[in-house]
Amino acid sequence: MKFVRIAVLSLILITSYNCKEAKKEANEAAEEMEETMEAIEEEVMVETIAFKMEPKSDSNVEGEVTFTEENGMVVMKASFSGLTPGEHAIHIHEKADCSAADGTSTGGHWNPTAEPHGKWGESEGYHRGDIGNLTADADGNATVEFKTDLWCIGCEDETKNIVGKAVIVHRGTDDFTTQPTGAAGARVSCTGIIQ
Ligand SMILES: [Cu+2]
Repeated sequence: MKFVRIAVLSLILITSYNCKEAKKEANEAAEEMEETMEAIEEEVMVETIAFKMEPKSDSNVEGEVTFTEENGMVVMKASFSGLTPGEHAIHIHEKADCSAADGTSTGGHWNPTAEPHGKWGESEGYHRGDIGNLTADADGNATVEFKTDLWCIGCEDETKNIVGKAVIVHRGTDDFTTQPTGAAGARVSCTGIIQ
């Protein structure tokens, strides 16, 4: 009897030890899986594309622009040099083609929702490319930061997809009323937005 009791006891001990080990292993595996999933998610959800802006229309306006998409929000950051001090229009135009010396190969404003030209966010309507005006300092330098959930980088929705379009900076100021351009004058800097 005593022998049987010891045997049963040791069986219980062995079983519970094995269970604990198995549980520990399962927990470790789950943790590892979670870490991998987080890494994958981060890779998929944050995308950055960067471009150099080239001078157009005999200007010296150079710059850099980046677009970063995270959780459905696109942030544009840009910096420019070689501008005249003051306000200059900056838009997204409809074609990623900066080949023309005056930048007109990029076409008109990107306007996938067929709205009138205007100030971003106004109820009267605005183009999805109507970023607005930037302000250059006395040295001709300017920075821009712009954020919207109405853009995406390479998604299926063509009312949001900025890939295949162009960034244009103009010599003049966007008056937000002249149709369909804002009367911003010559195009002084250009880049295609290519993924
Ligand atoms: Cu423009």
